[in-house]
Amino acid sequence: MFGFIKKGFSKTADAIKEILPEKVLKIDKETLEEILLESDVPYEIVEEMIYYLPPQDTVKRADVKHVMKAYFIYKTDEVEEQKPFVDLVIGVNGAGKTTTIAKMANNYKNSGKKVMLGASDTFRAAAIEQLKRWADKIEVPIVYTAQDHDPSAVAYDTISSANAKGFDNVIIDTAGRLHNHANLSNELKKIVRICGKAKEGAPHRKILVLDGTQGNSAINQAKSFNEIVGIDAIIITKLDGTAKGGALFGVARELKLPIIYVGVGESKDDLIPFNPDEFIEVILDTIFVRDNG
Ligand SMILES: Nc1nc2c(ncn2[C@@H]2O[C@H](COP(=O)(O)OP(=O)(O)OP(=O)(O)O)[C@@H](O)[C@H]2O)c(=O)[nH]1
Ligand SMILES: [Mg+2]
Repeated sequence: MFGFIKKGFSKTADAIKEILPEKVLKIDKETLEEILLESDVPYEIVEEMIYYLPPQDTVKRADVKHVMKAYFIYKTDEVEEQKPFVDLVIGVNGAGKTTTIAKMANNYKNSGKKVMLGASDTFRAAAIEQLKRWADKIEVPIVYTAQDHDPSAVAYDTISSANAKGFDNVIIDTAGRLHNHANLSNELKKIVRICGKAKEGAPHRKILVLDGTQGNSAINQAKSFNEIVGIDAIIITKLDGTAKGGALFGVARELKLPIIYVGVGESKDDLIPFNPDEFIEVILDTIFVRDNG
């Protein structure tokens, strides 16, 4: 039933199996603690979960589910209807921005939307080429310039063009690294400002892409981007390649932002909507036999 999320959680599930080879009806708190820590659930959260469990030494599925649910209360991703709706995608280099943009564009397209891409990572020529290749592959238009051109101008042109042509969605790629942090921060701020000049209210969603293989250490990175531009939503990539699936609890709690998608592979179909309840069920399924409770 949870095939897709399971794909993203399979390494974490393997790690759990090392600790708990057989699924159980009830688990002792000590083993549960070990499992959670091994999955990269942050230490404070593990301690907190244990604290809020019933006082008995062993607990059942429903008990654990109850405490886990408290961490994903910020799940609403309310998006107002806007045409074009502009997503600005940011994150450190290598996090998976460009690939994620291709996957998002593919999803939009499959749901009947007209989507245009903007290659505002003008810092590296290869970055422009990479997004162009994806645009060709999934057959969506892209606006780009030569390397070193003003990324804000690319964003402006993309939005203006999409607006004039009646497109539904715009997704803008950005650089993950510039010569230094101050440059990156100024550039991102400028792109946000200029998007708003091309279309009132744009970018409508500033999405931060985080590399799931970094586990908890991505949280500080996220905070720093949040301070620069104010993030609206998170996408966690590479969940298929990590046993640190538990870090999602930390990300959700620390950032208080919705995790909208997770990346579970390198192909255009490997982006799935994140559903906290489903995610929790998958974790519970690796620990407990189903007891309908
Ligand atoms: N396994 C796996 N690999 C991924 C996923 N998302 C991205 N990748 C890979 O991660 C690498 C980096 O992805 P990019 O999309 O180029 O990352 P980026 O953030 O655009 O990087 P820069 O442009 O350098 O800032 C590529 O090899 C991707 O194929 C994912 O969900 N799973
Ligand atoms: Mg890129």
